[in-house]
This record gives sequence, C-alpha cells and structure tokens, in this order.
Amino acid sequence: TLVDPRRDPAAAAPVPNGFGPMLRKEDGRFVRGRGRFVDDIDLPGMLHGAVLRSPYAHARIVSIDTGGALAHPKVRAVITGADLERRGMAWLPTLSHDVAAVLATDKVRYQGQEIAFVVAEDRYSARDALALIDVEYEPLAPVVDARRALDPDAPLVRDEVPGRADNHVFDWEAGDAAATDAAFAAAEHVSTCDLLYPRVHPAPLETCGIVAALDPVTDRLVVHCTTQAPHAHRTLYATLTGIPEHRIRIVAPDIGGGFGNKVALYPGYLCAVYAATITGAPVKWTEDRSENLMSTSFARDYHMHGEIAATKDGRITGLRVRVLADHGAFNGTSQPSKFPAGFFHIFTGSYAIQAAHCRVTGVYTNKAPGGVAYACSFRITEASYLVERMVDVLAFDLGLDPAQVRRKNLLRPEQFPYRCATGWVYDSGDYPRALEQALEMAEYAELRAEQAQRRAEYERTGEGALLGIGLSTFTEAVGAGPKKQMDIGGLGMADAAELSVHPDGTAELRLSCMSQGQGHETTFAQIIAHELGISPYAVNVVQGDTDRTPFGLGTYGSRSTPVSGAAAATAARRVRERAKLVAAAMLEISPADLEWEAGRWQVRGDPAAGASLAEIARAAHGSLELPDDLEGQLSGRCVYNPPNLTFPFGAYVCVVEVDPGTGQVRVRRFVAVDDCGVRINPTVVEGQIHGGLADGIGMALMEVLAFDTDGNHLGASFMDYLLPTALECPSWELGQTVTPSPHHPLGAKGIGESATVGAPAAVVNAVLDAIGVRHADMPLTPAQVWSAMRGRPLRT
Ligand code: PCD
Repeated sequence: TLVDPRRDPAAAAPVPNGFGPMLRKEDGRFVRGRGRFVDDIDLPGMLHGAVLRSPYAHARIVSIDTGGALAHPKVRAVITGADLERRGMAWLPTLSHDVAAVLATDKVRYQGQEIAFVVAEDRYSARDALALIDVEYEPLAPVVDARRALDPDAPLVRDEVPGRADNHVFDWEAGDAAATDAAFAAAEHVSTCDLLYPRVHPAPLETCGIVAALDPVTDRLVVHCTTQAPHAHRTLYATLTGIPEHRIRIVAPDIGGGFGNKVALYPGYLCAVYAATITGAPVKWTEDRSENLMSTSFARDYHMHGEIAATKDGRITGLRVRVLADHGAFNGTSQPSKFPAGFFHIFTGSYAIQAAHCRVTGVYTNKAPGGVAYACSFRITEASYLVERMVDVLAFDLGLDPAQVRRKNLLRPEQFPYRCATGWVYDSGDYPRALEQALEMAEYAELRAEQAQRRAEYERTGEGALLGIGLSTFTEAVGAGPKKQMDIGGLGMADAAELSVHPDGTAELRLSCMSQGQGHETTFAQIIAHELGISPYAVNVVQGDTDRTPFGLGTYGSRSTPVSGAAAATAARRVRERAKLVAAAMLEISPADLEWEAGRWQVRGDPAAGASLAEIARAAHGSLELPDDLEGQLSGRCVYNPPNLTFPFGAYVCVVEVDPGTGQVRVRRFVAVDDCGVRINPTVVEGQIHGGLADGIGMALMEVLAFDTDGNHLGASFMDYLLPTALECPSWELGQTVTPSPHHPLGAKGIGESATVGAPAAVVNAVLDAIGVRHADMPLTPAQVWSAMRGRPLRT
C-alpha cells in the first residue's frame, strides 16, 4: 500500500471535521533530527563570512587597515563600509522611516556594531582574520540611559544627519487629551506609577543566518535565510541591491524559532549578498549567540509613567500614560509604518475606559537598534503590562482586591463590538466569563485564605515562604492589516493562499506566511481538510520559497491564522464552489440541486448520487466536457485583506511562593484561560500557550539586556541573559472559552503571542502581592525582590 500508517496515522485515525487535536506533521523530521536549517546548507565552493564588531558603544572611526586580514592565506575578501558606500549600500533604509548603517563608515554607535566583513574559505579562518584587522578608534562619550538622551549636553548619536541637534526620534500621541485631563481633574482618586519594561531579546535557539549565492546558470540571486517574511525580504533586497525582484529567490528552510527576531534585514545578510556578488561564490554567514544577543532586534525598553483615575470604590475613570521609548542608535522597529509606537495605544486593555490618552517619545541611545515585536503584536505587550500593573497599583492604593477591581471594570459581552478610546474596534469577547473561570480553577478564595495564614505565620515566626496571587485579564490585538491602515515598508499587510487539488484528490496549499515552529504544515492542512472534507495528511503545505508561493507579508504579530488562515479557507471555498460546477457537469444536473456533505457534492434528496472531491478532481483534469465558462483543473486562490484585527484575550492567575530570606521566587501554579475563538488544533494552541507562559516567567523574573554606564552589553551570553527552563515552570493549568471572531471566515483569532503578552503582569502582580510591595520593576530577580522588600527596589 502507498500509505504507511506509521508515517500517515490519518490512515488509522482521520481527524473528524479537519479541526481537532492531531500530532504535528512536521514533528517527524524534527524529533528525528532531520530538520533542514540554514546552517545545514552546504553549497559547492561556499565561502564563509564573519563580522568585525565594535568594542565601543560610541567612537569615531579614524582608520581601518584590512591589510593583515587580506594577507591571511584563506581570506578571499574583506569588505568595509567604504566598499559598500561605492555601491550605495552602506546605509539601509529601516522599516521605520530611518536609515541604519550596514557597515560603519563614520563612527560606531553601539557595542557590537558591524564594521567589516571577512570572507574566507572556512568559518574558522574568517573568524581568525577578524583579529588581523586594525581599527583606530577615537572613543566618544555614549548616551546609555534613555532618560538622559534628551539632556542638552547629551552626546549626539546621529550627528551624520545634517541639522540634527538632539537625540529625539519622534513624538506621538493617541486618545483624547482634553477629555482625559477633565476625567483626572474630576477624579476621586488618582494613582501614579513609573514602570520600566526592560530591554529583552527574542533569543530564538537558532540564531540568524544566510547563504547568499548567484546562480551561475540563471544569473539569479538565491538567498537561503532565516526569515519570517520571505516575500517582504525579496522586495527589500531588490530595493537595496538594485537587482530586480524576478531575479531574486528567497528560501526560508526550517526555522528554529523566530519570535520576531527574524523579521528584519540585518547587516550580515547584506554583507553576504554583496560578498557573493564580488566573489562569485556562495557565501554563508551564521551568527553566534553573542552576536545575536548584542546586535539583532531587541524588544521593549519602554520607560512608562502611568496615571489611573478612579472612584474610591475602584471604578476606573481615566488612564494617562507618558512613555520614553529607547530605540537605540537607529530607528529600526519592524512594525506597520503609520504607528511609531506600534499598537501601544491599545492600552486601555480589557477595561471600559473611555478617557484615555498616551504620548510616546522615542529617543536614540548608544544601543543596538530594533524595537521588534518579540512575541508581541507591535508593542501591545508593553501596553498590556502597563494597564495590568496599573490596575493592581490602584487596588493596592485603595485597599481593594484586584479581582474585585477587575470585575468592576471589565468590558461586558454586550459592549462588543467595542470601540476603545483610541479608535480600535474589538471584534468580540466575554471577559467576565474568562475571569470567573480562571478564579474558579485557581480556587481563588482558598488561595487568599492560605496567603493570610502564611503571612501571619511569617510575622509570628520569621519563617516560611510568602504566598502571592497575581491576576492578568489581558486583550491582544493580532492579525494586521487591514492594508489601508497598515503597511510595512510600503507593502500593504495582506496575504495570499493558492490551493490546487491534484488529479488524485490530494492537494497542495501555497502560502505567503512562514512557520518558525508553530506547526503551519499541520494546522493549515487542517484548514483545507475542514473546508474540503479530505484528510489533512492529503494536503501538502508549501511555504518559505518565493519561487513557489504567492506574495504576502509573512508571519509575525500572530497574523498567520487571522490573515493567511482566512486566505486559505477562502481559497478552499472557491475550490469547493468550482468543484460543485464540475460535479454538476459530471452528474448532468443543475448545480442548484447539489448540496455539500462530508467532502462530497451530492444530489439533494438523493444522497447516493454524488461525487467525492477526489472523483471531481479526477474529472476536472480529465476528458469530461465542462461548461464553456468553466476552466479545467481544480484550483483556487485568495488575497486576503483583513477587515480588522482579531482580539484574543485571556484571564491568568499566577501563584508564587517567595522566600523572604533570599528573595527567590518559585512559580507554584499558573492558571491560564485563553480565548482565541475557534481553535483549529487545540494541541498546537496549548503548545503555543505553554511557550508564551514560559516567556512570561522569563521576562518577569530573569530576562534583561543590561548595559553599564560605558554602554558595555552585559547580557551577551546565556550565562547572563537568562532564559526560563522547565525547572522554573510549573505544570500549566489551562482552561478555555471560545468566542469566535465575527469577521474571520473560520471564527479563529491568533494565539501565538497571547501568553507572552498576558503572563508577565500576572507573575509580577503575584510576586508583589506576596511581599506586599506596591511596585518594583522587572526582572524580579532575587536581588530585586530582596531590595524591594526592604523598600528600595532597584532601577535598571
Ligand atoms: N492556531 C490554531 N487555532 C487558532 C489560532 C492559532 O490552531 N485559533 C494555531 C495556528 O494555526 C498556528 C499556531 O496556532 O499553528 C499559531 O498561530 P497564530 O496565532 O496565527 O500565530 P502565527 O502567525 O502562526 O505565528 C506567529 C507567532 C509569533 S508572532 C511569535 S513571536 C511566536 C509564536 O508565533 N513565535 C514562535 N509562537 C511560536 N512558536 C514557535 N514554536 N516558534 C516561534 O518562533 Mo512575533 O511578531 O514574530 O514577535
């Protein structure tokens, strides 16, 4: 038999209805170590690149002497900014209306910045030769602290821009300032708080890498790269190199995690492309861990001042925020270009707050550029953390239970669709139901009783751990566009899907989005299975190759299900409609007399007369006489421009134990009730939530990219930049509610980033609840908790 049940369990157990838990099709190759990642690619004659990086955070480059490196017997080329300048490639336009240096020409602006690119016969020689390049620097004072960046005497980061006199990048505001001021003037109570969302890093296990090659036969540029957005990258390479798009092929093979880190174009990529053009050989460049942590897109670095107005009994009447956003040396944020602060202005979260206003000021500092949406739909993580923390600060100040304050202020189901204070329309939700379910699962009242008991015991004996309970009732906003409001680098945020059914009834789905571990080969096959009534194992999902897939903006901001998923479902429906016409011709009956039932078009009232999709596909490719206006074969396509974002949400309860002697935090329990509308594959969804919750624990308790006052990067390895492991994570307790998105063809909302957005606040709220402290900034390391307990929280 052609079907091996070990390879194709569907033969034994088909998933009813397409949707439902099923093992991921791609995992067979992953668990056997047979994934094919960029660094696995080895082309004949391939050369290897290495990047020389700045040891200084800020220094003028006096001279670069590449003679020593060029004399190395295995070195083929050394590229500097001057070389790139001659080709107009020394600076690349960023996705946020700025430019960024590819290789520094005038000065270096952060530690780790790219200065030269060595191309050698092997990776070791390339790295060795870096030490043979002689750079003379004239060190300059750096500006490291964003709060000092606008001081009149602050060193100027971007002095290459004529007329620039300060480090100011942008000012941006949203909401109604006057109405908000009025709400505050009339408020019974106002709580304020300064909060930092520290600089963190997506830190995917696979670092960034590329193999760039000019195909000697076709003269095309073929780029294998760890990209979350292959088509957008093709357009960018065309713009930057002048090579037309039809002569560029971008291939993203398997990707070992992206988390937003693989959205942007990095200097190493352009250097590899340039090196391939001048050497005529394929050039591979793979970052090491330190390079990844030091120079590629960081996330957050938002200094926030929050003010929340309320009645004495805890009804919120206003929210006002000022943000100082540290964008590093170049404004390289990857996000819809009309929103300089991403989706930060969806900062009223899950609450009915109509008087709200935020103002965001972006500044340059001598740190790496980026500001990427690390598991975050364009800065909504910062917004969610802010409001979830402010609600707890309010509860603290008023002496109220945080669950009670949330109950009082959550949007009610009948308020949907809900237009928030800054104009976004939340599609659907039932927030109180999710909160009550989470509190019930956690046994909230019992936990509060245990907490009181433990606190009393600690006060009596000075012994024992303190218990903390933290809530977060967050709203996410994912699935960008619509394209009239959202573009990236001028490309509208829509995505396409193409579906062909082969003569044997199996199918190929070609997508513009790109899985980095989320399981698209499985879940997108399930979407087609659901729509066409065939097995998901009968659908081959093609992604990550611009030669084989339709144009679209790619995978980030949890947009694949909301956008590409809708495109795939729509394409399948078009196939189904076409199949109906073919079936009508086959059965010699009017299409109006056919009904769709479990993968067949059959005659209404005579279910035995009908044709399965496979039979129809065969006929569509065969000699059957089709009506004149009906093309042969069986395919459909869709370019989906989403009418709105989707708004998944959740209610989280985190339970921690804090050792008051050491400040050590242990997460004892984590209850997460998520709602992402209809779930295509509940197992995949749970996996996504598990990952995001772990992320949340990481950011709340240990992750930070810190710098010393000279701008030295203090987190350039996993010894210093701590990632959570299974040891720090409890056994997750998941619940769910299902509130379909009214505008998505499947009712599905994105889920990939929800837990990373919602979890940090729950953990922080829990730790501060345990130690009875109003606020302390993340990460809540033992040192931070210990200091906070003594009334002196540390400031990063
Ligand atoms: N789903 C289902 N259902 C629903 C939803 C969803 O089933 N309702 C599933 C899907 O299909 C897929 C997943 O789940 O598979 C996910 O999805 P979504 O939400 O749509 O998302 P996507 O787009 O796909 O993805 C993205 C995301 C992001 S964004 C991130 S960060 C992360 C997440 O994803 N990343 C990652 N997750 C993950 N996982 C893994 N494994 N890896 C990775 O890397 Mo950004 O913006 O980029 O920052």
